[in-house]
Amino acid sequence: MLKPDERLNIEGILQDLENYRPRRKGWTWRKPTPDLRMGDFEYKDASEPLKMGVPLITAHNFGNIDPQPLPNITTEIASGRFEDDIRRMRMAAHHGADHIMVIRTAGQSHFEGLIEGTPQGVGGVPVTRKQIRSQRKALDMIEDEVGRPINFHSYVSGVAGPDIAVMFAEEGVNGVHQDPQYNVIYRNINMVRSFVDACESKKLIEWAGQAQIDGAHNANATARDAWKVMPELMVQHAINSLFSHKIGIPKSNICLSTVPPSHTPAPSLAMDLPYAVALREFFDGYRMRAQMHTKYIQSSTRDATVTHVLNMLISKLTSVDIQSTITPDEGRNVPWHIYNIEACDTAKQALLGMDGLLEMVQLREDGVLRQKAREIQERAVLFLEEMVEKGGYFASVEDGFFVDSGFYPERNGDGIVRDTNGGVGANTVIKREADYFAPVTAHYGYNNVEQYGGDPANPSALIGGCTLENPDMIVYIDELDLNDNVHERLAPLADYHKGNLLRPEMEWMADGTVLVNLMFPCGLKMAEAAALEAAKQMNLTDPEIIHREILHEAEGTRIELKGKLMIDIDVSKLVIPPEPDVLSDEEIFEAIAKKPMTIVCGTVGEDEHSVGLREIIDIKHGGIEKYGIKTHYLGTSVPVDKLVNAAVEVDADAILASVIISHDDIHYKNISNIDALAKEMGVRNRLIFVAGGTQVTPEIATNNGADAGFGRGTKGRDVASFLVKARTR
Ligand code: Z98
Repeated sequence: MLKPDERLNIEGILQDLENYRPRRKGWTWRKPTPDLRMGDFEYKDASEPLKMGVPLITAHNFGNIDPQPLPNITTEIASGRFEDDIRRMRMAAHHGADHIMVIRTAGQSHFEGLIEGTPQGVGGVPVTRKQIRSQRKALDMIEDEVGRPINFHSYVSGVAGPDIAVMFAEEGVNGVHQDPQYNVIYRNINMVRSFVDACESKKLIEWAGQAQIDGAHNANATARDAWKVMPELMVQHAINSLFSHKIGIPKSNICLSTVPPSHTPAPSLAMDLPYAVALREFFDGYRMRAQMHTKYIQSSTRDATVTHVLNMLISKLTSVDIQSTITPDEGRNVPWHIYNIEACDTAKQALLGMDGLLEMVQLREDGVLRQKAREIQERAVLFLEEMVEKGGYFASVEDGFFVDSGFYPERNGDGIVRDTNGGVGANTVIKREADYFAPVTAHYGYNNVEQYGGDPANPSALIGGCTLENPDMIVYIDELDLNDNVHERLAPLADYHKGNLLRPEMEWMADGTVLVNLMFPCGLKMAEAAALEAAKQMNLTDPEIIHREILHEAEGTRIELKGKLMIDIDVSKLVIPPEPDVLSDEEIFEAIAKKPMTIVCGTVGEDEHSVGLREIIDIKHGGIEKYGIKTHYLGTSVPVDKLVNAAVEVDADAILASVIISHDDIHYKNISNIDALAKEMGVRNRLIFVAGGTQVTPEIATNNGADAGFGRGTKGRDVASFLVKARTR
């Protein structure tokens, strides 16, 4: 059982893997909880809450509730080291992800068979039995912790598709990508081989109850004008969906990978919404996995987030079953922990914010939406008809039908062309011999077990069950490479894993990567050079600019720069301020009843913010008034001398100064001004002086002369408790 305040023990997870068995197979959908009440609110489209998790950043204003939307939420993890992916999985699960996709290392789709061990990957992890088994084991612990099943997912594509499908079925993988068209178009794997292999893979997917995602989204991500491939996308979905269903996968586990094809500044909803409607009309009964648009994604987190939210508006209006969350790391190749978590939160926040939308608005049944949807459907049907005329799928691919950037029936002549007899694995399909014999479960086509007296309905009975029924028959290989393996990587990092040392991290334990946000008052080229020079002077190694944005050609450029800060922080030497010791309500009530207290307060300087201070004083918000503390509120933009004079006049015990505006550090200057004036007037000794504000930290407040400082998230009780204790002192 995991302990909430302890890190995952990676070495522990790796122990005794040989005997670890998955606890279940198959995909788990979230459980809807219509009319769920949480806090003051009722949710229409929520699912069962978590036992434990990290709520949205604003949740403390709402009783720390953490409702969970209805669709499964995906996070895609691509760090290259599976041991670091595991820690990210736990963080993501606590932020609402229950579909964890591990991206695999570049090039694995061209490997001819399974690989073993735990080598490091590029752009993802090498998918192996040990990697899958240990991650499934970790996820079993994580799902117990959060109290919700977590679906584990990777790819059944490539030359070794069926081999991987068997291994995934054995190891309790819950979701997979499987689409032979992906092999053909994007990996140039032979068409015949890919479709034959897909039969076997899909049979295993059916047996394992896995959810299957197709590959149509790759056409959006590849075509030059992504919004023009809409008719083709429908055709690709149709081919894979019907193929899968005919092999036996239930429609309810066949997910169309749908992406809103356009992107702003195009009027994206006007194209994307009709497309989403057209798709749902054609593919009734199938599931929708909504991935966010990636074709035009840039390195701006802001742009990615807005796109994600616009895409989720479509998800909400047309309904989805799985909501994917792709992050700006797609745009700049920084697959970092923080972006997985940000994107999960973006999905949770947007979907919760739109809860109940369809009770209030409805898509029109007439007009432009339906006309456009109909037009896309007609174009898709024409596309299919022409394919049939041409002689079928293979002939059409040879003719460059796919990923052409014309809006069909227009053609641009830039489609991807493949040769039926070419590509990786060409001429490797051979006809089964008459005495062919396959005493295994979930095998496509005939097993030919009758020749030895077997039962075709239970072919593996002849050998006492195959690995699917009898996992003890699986040959578990631990490591093959003596140097490139997890144990070799973990050994030098032991102090970091144990928590004795800390080093900044984005991707791998102790990678030292930091992100620095800079603004230079100059144009782009100069700002880039200046950023690299700044990195040098900050002692960052390997500096690299990962995002640049012009604020104005001459006035300013924003730069995001990554670099390495290979420092070690010895945890035993850190001075960690103790948790504030706050008095209970009863203790404060009693102290004030025994000896009344008076305070004066206001927002100081030229500062019109009043909300924060009112939260601290108003009885309505549980502020200090509720304890009977007599409060003289002087309002906003109160001059420093007025505040101190008022304190003297009413013989106050304390001054509470709110300082919100922080430009040019004016908030700290005002704190020291109050302290100085009170000293000058000879009253500082008999006044408690407390400063508060969103940018105030206790240390800086006290360094500038206040007795205490309170920042964001402070409650009236914290301040009242301090006042009572300070008065006693
Ligand atoms: C996603 N963001 O789908 P390689 N099969 C299919 C795929 O779409 C992919 C692979 C295999 C995307 C993730 N998709 C990218 C249908 C990849 C992966 O050859 O190992 O890269 O195959 O959520």
